[in-house]
Amino acid sequence: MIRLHSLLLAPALVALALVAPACAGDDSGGTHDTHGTDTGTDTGGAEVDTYSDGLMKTSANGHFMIALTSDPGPPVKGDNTWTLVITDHEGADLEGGTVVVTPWMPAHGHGSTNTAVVSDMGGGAYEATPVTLQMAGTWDTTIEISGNGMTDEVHFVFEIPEA
Ligand SMILES: [Cu+2]
Repeated sequence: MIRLHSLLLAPALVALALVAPACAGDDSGGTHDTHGTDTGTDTGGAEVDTYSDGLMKTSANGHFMIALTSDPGPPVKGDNTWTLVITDHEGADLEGGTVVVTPWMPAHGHGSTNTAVVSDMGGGAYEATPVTLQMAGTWDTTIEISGNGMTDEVHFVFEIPEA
């Protein structure tokens, strides 16, 4: 009886082993179904933002206003460049701030395959590149901002279409 069981289970185990390496950074643009029925659209409770150039949000504790523009347009699967124009609660440009951009995919519990480098462009503008969203689905990107003696964060949540 045990032997019969092993024979029956063996093909199932092989199949599992083949599907197991899910969620490795797939930038190939090819078919990508290693998540099975998980479409990656779980937001982890966050509300999805509707992108437009200069999309404006207030940070969690109200210290900063952030206007986001993504190049080449609405955030795409793969590499994006984000320009963040940040003002403080009095409307002054945030000069010399520190900005950290961290993409996260809540449905799969993983981040980006790249680290976005943030450059201070002056006048309250910060350029983050590459903002790599390597899979289709929902991405919740945390932007931590420090400056003018304050620290705060804002989330931008986008639904990334299959290329
Ligand atoms: Cu994923």
